Amino acid sequence: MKILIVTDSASTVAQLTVILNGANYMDVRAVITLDEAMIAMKRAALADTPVDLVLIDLDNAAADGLVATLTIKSHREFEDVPIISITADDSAKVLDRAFAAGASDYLVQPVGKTELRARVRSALQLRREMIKRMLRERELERLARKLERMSNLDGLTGLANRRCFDDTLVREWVRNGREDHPLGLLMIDIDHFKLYNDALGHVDGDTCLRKVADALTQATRRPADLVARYGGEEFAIILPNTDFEGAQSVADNIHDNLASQNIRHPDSTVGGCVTVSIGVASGVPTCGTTPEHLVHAADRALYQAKQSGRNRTEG
Ligand code: GH3
Ligand code: MG
Ligand code: MG
Ligand code: MG
Repeated sequence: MKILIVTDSASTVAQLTVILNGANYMDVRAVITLDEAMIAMKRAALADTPVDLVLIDLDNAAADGLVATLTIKSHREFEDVPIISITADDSAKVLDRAFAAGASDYLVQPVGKTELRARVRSALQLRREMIKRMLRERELERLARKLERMSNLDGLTGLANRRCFDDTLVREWVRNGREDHPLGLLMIDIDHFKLYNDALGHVDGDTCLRKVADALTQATRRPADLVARYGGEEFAIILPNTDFEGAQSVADNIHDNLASQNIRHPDSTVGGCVTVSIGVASGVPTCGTTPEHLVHAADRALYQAKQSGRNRTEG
C-alpha cells in the first residue's frame, strides 16, 4: 500500500521511512508542500495505485498541516484516504483542530517505532475494508443493472419479453397520443408451428423461433421500433409514429425476410417453409381508447389472416 508523508523535515522523512520500511511498507513517498501532495495523490490515482494513507506533519513551515488535511479531505476523490497528524504539540487545542480538519489519528514527536507501526497498521486496515466494501457495492450495482436488463429480455430469442412489451406499449401509447402521432402494432403468429415441433422436435423448434426473431428484427427500420416475444410462438412489434400503411410495409418485409430464409417446414400447408400470419393495427391514441384496444384490433386482424389461409397480413 502507498503511504505519503507531507513534511519539510528531512530527518522526519528519514526516520519514518526507516521504521515503515522495516515493517514492510516499501511504497513510502515524501513531499514538502500541499501542492506537491495534491499532485502526487492525483498522479497515483491516475496510475491506479492510489495513496492509501497520508502522514501530515503539523509543524511544517512550508505547508499548514491543518489546511493540507482539510484540502485533501474536501476532494471527493480523496475523502476516504485516512490522514494521521504528526505533531510535537499534543495539546487538546491542536489535536481538536486536527480531528476537526479530518485527521483520523495522531502521532506525537518524537515518533516511537511501535506506536507508528500500530497506528499505520490500523489506518491501513480500515482503508482495506473500505475498499473492499466499495468494490462489493460496485459489483452489486453492476449485477442490479444486469438483472434489470435481463428481466426485460426473453431468454430464448433475446427479444424484448412480454413484460417489456406491456411497459413499452403503455409508454408509447401515452407519448404518441400526446404528440398526435399514430401508433402501429403488429401481432405475428407462426403458421402450423405445432406441426413443425411434431415433425422436427422441440430443439429445432427453438432454433426456428430464433430465426423468426431475427427475421422480425431485420424487418424493422427505426431504433424506436420494439420487437417482442409476446408468448410461445407469437410475437408483437410496436411501431411508434407509424400509420397503417407504414405498419403494413413492415409486415411485407417480414414475409419477404422469412421467405428468403427458407426454413424448411415438412408439414406446412403453405409452401413447404416456415411462414407467419400477421395482424396489423394503427391509430392515434385518444382519451376514449386504451392500449388494449390496439392489441385487440391487431389480434382480430391476425385471426382473420389465419382464417383466410395463413402466410399473409390482414388489417
Ligand atoms: P396456427 O397456424 O393456427 O398458429 O397453428 P400452430 O400450430 O402454430 O398453433 P398452436 O397454437 O396450435 O401451436 C403453437 C405451438 O407452438 C405449440 C407449442 O408447442 C409451440 N411452442 C410454443 N412455445 C414454444 C417454444 O418455446 N419452443 C418450441 N419449440 N415450441 C413452442
Ligand atoms: Mg399461437
Ligand atoms: Mg394458433
Ligand atoms: Mg401458430
